[in-house]
Amino acid sequence: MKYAFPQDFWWGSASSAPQSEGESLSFGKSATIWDEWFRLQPERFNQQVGPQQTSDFYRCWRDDIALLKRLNHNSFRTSISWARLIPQGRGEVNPQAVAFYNQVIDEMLAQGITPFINLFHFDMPLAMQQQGGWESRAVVQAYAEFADVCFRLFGDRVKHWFTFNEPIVPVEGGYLYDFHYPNVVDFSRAATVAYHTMLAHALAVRNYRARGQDGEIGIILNLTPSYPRSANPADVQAANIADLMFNRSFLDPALRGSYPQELVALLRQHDQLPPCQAEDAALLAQGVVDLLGINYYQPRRIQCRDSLVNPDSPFMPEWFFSHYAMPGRKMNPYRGWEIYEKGIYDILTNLRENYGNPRCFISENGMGVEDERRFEQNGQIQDDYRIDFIREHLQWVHRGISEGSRCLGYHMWTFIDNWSWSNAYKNRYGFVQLDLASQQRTIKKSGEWFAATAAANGFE
Ligand code: BGP
Repeated sequence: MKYAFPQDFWWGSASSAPQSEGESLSFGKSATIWDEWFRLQPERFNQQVGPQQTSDFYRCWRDDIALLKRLNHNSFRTSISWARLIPQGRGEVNPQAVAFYNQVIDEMLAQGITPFINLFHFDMPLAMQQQGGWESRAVVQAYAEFADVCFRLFGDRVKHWFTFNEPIVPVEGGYLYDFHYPNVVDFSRAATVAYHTMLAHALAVRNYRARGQDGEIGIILNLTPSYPRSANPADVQAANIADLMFNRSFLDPALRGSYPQELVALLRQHDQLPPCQAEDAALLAQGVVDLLGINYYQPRRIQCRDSLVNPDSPFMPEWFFSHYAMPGRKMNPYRGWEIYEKGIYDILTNLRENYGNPRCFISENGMGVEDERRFEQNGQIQDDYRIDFIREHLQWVHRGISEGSRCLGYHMWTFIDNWSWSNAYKNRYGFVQLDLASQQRTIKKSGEWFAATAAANGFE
């Protein structure tokens, strides 16, 4: 076989509690920031579809796990909803949630599917947001308690934990670019949120290790390789700053246990360093992960700014660079994201060459497409574009592995078409098509292709 993958390679897909469970205000679950934002501004959500309308994993978990099995998944990632497990964010545990997650984990194991469990997927409980969200040190502590409850309740069976999915996204969305609640635009608040998130991560890692459970703990980062427009030093420096701000601000603490000095110096120079306490550095040093999840969708194309910054304008990352569209680039027009398959290989190479070749896996990669019904023939969506997308990314992953990268698996985003952050059901990503009204599931052509690839552990 031309593209054979290592033995025990993780083949699967990823999802999250808020995007799949439904029942977002029932069975003891309290509101998250998404329920609240939908209540306040439903017009922000595509066709006014909010987080209550999903593929209803809360009820359909048994059938859905059977479908995962049918797609030859040997592993699957989802998340535990903090607002479902501990509705007030702190304190009392919801027994209905415990029963639900126990059933899900047990059924996955019974079907031979290894559960990968993530603890935070953009879904801050509203009760915690009302106390300041990630701007508050008390919330950092509350998150660590929630993580500990999860380790205690489920850690006998879950062996692959993740503290956060894409922790930079709530920073960008909620505090810089206005696409998540609480939709403020303020760099210094954003920096505090980012910093506290990594403190929360490190606390959870430290506490997990203190339990001595037999398993591993990691984090899932969306890495966006930052390519300069030219070899001109100004473009290279601009790309370097974008890399520091959007990748290394999380990657370095996760893999090295500390922030890049260059980033610290830059923020200090502009008086944007978040408030630190004396004991933080030692805590961050304990947050180095056992396993890194890599979400890869698109690269970042960077050039130097062509105009001077107005020093009276609010401080923003864009003080240091501009984006540009690479001529001839391949695009996913529905999501507006560039498709650049080699980026996934460049990430693996960077990790190997500059970060000591950590154990890692591709935890998300995927292609959201609008109005997929157009591609239906004889009752099945013929999503050859998605098969090509996966195959071309996997070829680069394969090359990275053959050069020595310790990439242990590939999880696709996502299993069943799911609800997405304000886009709702506009872009479909699933191996399985969802009819939202009837809740009917139909495997797409890509799902069949993936099942065959997983069974063969590779492809020609
Ligand atoms: C990632 C998130 C997922 C998922 C995916 C697709 O950033 O981890 O939750 O939603 O992107 O993005 P979107 O749904 O915004 O198109």
